[in-house]
Amino acid sequence: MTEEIVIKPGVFYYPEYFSRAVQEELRDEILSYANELGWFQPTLPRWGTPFSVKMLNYGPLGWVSDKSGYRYQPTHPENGAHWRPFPIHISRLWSSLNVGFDNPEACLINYYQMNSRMGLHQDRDEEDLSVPVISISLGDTALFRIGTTERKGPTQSLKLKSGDVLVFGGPARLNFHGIDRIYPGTSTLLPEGGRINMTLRRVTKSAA
Ligand code: MD6
Ligand code: FE
Repeated sequence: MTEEIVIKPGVFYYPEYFSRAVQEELRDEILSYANELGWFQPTLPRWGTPFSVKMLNYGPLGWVSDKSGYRYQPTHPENGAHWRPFPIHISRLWSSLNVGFDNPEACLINYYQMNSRMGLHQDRDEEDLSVPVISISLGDTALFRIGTTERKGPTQSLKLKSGDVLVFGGPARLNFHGIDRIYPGTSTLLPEGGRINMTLRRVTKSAA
């Protein structure tokens, strides 16, 4: 069992949860997937400004964002292909961590290049906000910032490294968070550098 660090109530950090061998399997799966389907370019609702990250999803539902808004849907927004099922290490993670709710339905994959970032946001497009979101980091180290439920509340920062897992739920489920920067060259996992983050989510109500 890996070490568990409580960052704040509801936020649990598992440094280097995945071995290098498992990280490589996940990397190979994601890169072959991206090669087959292509990353999609999310844009901000209304304005259509592109995000600096590119995205894909695993599972029956995937998170997408375009001019008409944020939503979950079963298909790739640019080519209509159905999302691939969860890789085995991803479905196992949910049961191994004893999340205690019904199985996840979506796994959003964010791909960051050297200069990509993710502004402070809340994850609130899921019906059941009592279920935590689980995050997995691969590749270059990132500076993750967590605040409170107020956009201007105090924040704390955490460096997320390749193989790290973060459980984000409980009283922190609606806390603002984002990625301030990527540290280029800090990992050899991705052949072209950059970072991949996966977030596993329950989208519809959980019975349990
Ligand atoms: C990232 N993560 O690590 C962005 N959301 O690239 C998130 O936005 C996130 O790590 C909800 C729960 C955990 C997260
Ligand atoms: Fe988020």
